[in-house]
Amino acid sequence: MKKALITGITGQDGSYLAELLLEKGYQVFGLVRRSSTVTFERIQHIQDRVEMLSGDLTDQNSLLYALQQAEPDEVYNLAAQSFVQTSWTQPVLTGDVTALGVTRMLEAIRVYNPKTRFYQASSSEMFGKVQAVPQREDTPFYPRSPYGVAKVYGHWATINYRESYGMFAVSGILFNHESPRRGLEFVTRKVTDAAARIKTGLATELRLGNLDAQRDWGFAGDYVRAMWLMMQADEPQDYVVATGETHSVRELVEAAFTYVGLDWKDHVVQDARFMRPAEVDLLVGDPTRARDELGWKDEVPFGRLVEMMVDADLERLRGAAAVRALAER
Ligand code: NAP
Ligand code: F7E
Repeated sequence: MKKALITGITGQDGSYLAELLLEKGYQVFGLVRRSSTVTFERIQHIQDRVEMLSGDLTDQNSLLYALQQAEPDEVYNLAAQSFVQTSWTQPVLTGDVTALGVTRMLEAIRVYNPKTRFYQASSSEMFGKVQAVPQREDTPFYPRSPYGVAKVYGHWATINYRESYGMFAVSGILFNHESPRRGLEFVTRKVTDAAARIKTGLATELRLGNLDAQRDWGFAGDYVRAMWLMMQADEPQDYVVATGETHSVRELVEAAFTYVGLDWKDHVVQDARFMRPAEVDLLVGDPTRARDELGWKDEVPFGRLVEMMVDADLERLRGAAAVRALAER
């Protein structure tokens, strides 16, 4: 039985990846950091099948202990301070976790067992002010946020350990991927949650920043398959994972509100608080290498993704309302 250690298992991608690896018969370990409240909401349904190990990407020894306990064949490094906006207010923490955290994990692997395979969660945010359209594996990086800068560091650290020590270390350059488990602060989930709230009478307006930004949005469940495929390849190689389609935030809002029978213009208010000091205007990836070499393809188109997320938010809010009504009886 293969063993995998996932950092960031309590996050969106960690939860989908853990499900996938369990389905494939892996023994799954998750690195979790100490917190005063429970952070297991996304993995509640598989919690009894996953072994949690205490650790933090800012604590070198905790990573080494986790490797000693799990003895993994594969390590998926998904943990990060992953919210771009927060990276401007916490740039040093973002660098510590999202950049240096990668080197800490690579060092722990090199010392403990350099034959362990390593996956790094790189990001399309590295392309930032894009130097080519669409973006491919060889497109030069031009990050536009402390988060993007930190991801470029982690990306090159991964390549450097591969070239310096012959380790099987790979980077997936993943474009935005979403799901009903996406954090509420990211724009897709913020929009689908708001559409559902307004539809059910719990809210009346939605405050957003830049409606012109364009993103290549896919489904997280599809993207974790690409991570696993990269780790099964004969040779370590970096891949762009994207749909090849781009949509503006305005199109996203329109799709979500139209789906619930509302006119978005009656509810959306632009708010300078959600504008960024430097914006990434347009992202669209070219996933040709992943398709040709890994046989990977996205399966959930943009419109279906938005509907899936709105449906899940409606169901959650209606469920909560029903529980409240019962309690008030
Ligand atoms: P997410 O939902 O924000 O999850 C982040 C995870 O990292 C959480 O489990 C969090 O734990 C953990 N974490 C944060 N700081 C940590 C620390 N110091 N030590 C240990 N764990 C820590 O992110 P996601 O959307 O699943 O993304 C997964 C990875 O892919 C991230 O590295 C992200 O930057 C990258 N990425 C994401 C996308 C995307 O569109 N989703 C695209 C490209 C790359 P808590 O639950 O305790 O907070
Ligand atoms: O913003 C615009 C915002 O926060 C998308 C992370 O997973 O993907 C994600 O980063 C766009 C930006 O994601 C609001 O200005 C407008 O142009 O959903 P987001 P992101 O910054 O693209 C990459 C690939 C990652 O690696 C990251 O970890 O939407 N936008 N109004 C807004 N964004 C937010 N969050 N909130 C707004 O009100």
